[in-house]
Amino acid sequence: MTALFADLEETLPEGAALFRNRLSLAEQHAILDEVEHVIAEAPLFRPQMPTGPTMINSLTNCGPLGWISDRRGYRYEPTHPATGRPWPPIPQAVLDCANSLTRQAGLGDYAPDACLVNRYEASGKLSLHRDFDEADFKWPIVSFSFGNDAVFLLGGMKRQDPTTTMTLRSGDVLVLGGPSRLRYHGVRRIRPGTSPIEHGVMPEGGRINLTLRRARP
Ligand code: MD6
Ligand code: FE
Repeated sequence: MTALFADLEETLPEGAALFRNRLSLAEQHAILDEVEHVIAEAPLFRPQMPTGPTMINSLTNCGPLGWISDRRGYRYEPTHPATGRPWPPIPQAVLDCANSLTRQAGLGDYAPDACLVNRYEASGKLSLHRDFDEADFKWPIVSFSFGNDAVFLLGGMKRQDPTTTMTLRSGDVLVLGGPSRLRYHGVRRIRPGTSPIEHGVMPEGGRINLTLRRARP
C-alpha cells in the first residue's frame, strides 16, 4: 500500500475512525493550556514497566481514574503515585469533542472516566500494544494528537498481524471502538519539525497525546 492510500480514512477498518484536523489551532491551544494546568497539579512522571525498565515517554492523567504502571503491573488508580493527590478533572473541551465524535462515528454516547496524557520527546515512540486494562471493551478510546506528527501503526488482533501506517497530525482525533477496540497499535516515531503549533507544555520536536477511556464498568 502506498503512503497516499495509507492516509485515507476510508481504508480504516470497522470501528476505527480518524477525524483529520478536527481541532482548530485555537482549540488546540486552549486544550494545551488546560493540559498545562493538569501537569502543574499532577506532574509528569516516567513509570516503571512491570518488567523493570522505565518507559520512554512521560505521562500523567486527568479524570477520576488514571492509568499507571509499576512493578505490580498496569492498572487504574484514583490518585497520582508521587503526590498521593486525586488526578485533576478532564478538560470540558476534551469531553465535549469526544462525545460529538463517538456519536458521529456511530458508537453512541460516551462517559469517559480516565484521560491519559502522554508526552513524547523528539525521540519518543510507543511499542505495539493493546489498551487492555479497562473493565468493558464496549467503550471506545478517543485519542487526540498535538504537536509533531506521529507515525502511527494500526495492526490486527494479534501482535504478528500486518500493520497499516498512518500519520497522526496535530488536531487529528482517532477513535478505536467496536471491532477495532482491541487492535494492536503503536507509535513508530515522531517527525520533529512538523508541528503547526508551539506551546510551552510540549517539548521542542515532541508531541502530546491524550487518550480518553472508560476504565470502570
Ligand atoms: C499515541 N495512542 O498516539 C498513542 N491507544 O501517542 C494510543 O496508544 C492509542 O491512539 C488507544 C486508542 C487510540 C490511541
Ligand atoms: Fe494505546
